[in-house]
Amino acid sequence: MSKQLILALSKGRILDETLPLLADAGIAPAEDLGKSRKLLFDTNLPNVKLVIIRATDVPTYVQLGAADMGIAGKDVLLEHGVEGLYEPLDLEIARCKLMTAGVTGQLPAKARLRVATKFVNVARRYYAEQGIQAEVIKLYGAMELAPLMNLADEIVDIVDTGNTLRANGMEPRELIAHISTRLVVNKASMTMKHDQIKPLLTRLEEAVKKRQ
Ligand code: PRT
Ligand code: MG
Repeated sequence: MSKQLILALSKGRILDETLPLLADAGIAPAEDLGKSRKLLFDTNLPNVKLVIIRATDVPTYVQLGAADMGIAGKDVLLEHGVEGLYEPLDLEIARCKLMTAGVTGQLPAKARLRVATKFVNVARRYYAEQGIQAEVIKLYGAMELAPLMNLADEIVDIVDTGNTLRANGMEPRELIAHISTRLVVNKASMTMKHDQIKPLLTRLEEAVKKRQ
């Protein structure tokens, strides 16, 4: 009997772009995900199951081996760290940028910046590298509000079109990283289940290539 593989998918906007890519690679959930409250799904492949979880939980599941493979944004991986994970494939979906931003025209002139973000590790690393003293404040959402409410001088957030920033009187400033969605694999699974993982990886690689 072949070993079972669990693939952890990020729910939300990444999922919408992941499912067509999985379909191109010949992997399809056995039932309609939208119609179900379940979190664990069979697929058309007898040895592959899907779990659908919060994007920020995907690296944890894969790192600890609860899932063998996962699909997560590079932003989430940068913030979480990738110990115990391989990152063999850029799926080239859900592209965006991690950037600093602030109120338009209001460049911070202080020696010490207050920065609001949900990416606290990324932000601390970035400002330290720039030699800027920053007090980083963890927020869980609506980062764009923080500078307007004088909670912070800058934010670190995901930017795509920049419309969200502009709608809130803010401007993008420095680019921290280009972001796209990555496939990650638990290091032990890669060894122990190589015969199961390798063909899936190849099919996903081909599905990504076919789109370029
Ligand atoms: O909602 P929850 O807290 O569970 O998680 P989440 O909001 O992080 O999940 P979700 O579904 O929004 O997906 C987030 C993942 O999608 C990120 O980890 C990125 O890898 C990727 N991604 C790609 C984006 C965007 N594009 C994006 N535009 N994630 C978020 N945004 C948001 C951004 O936060 C900002 O509010 O869109 C807004 C900016 O878009 P523009 O076009 O106005 O600049
Ligand atoms: Mg969201």
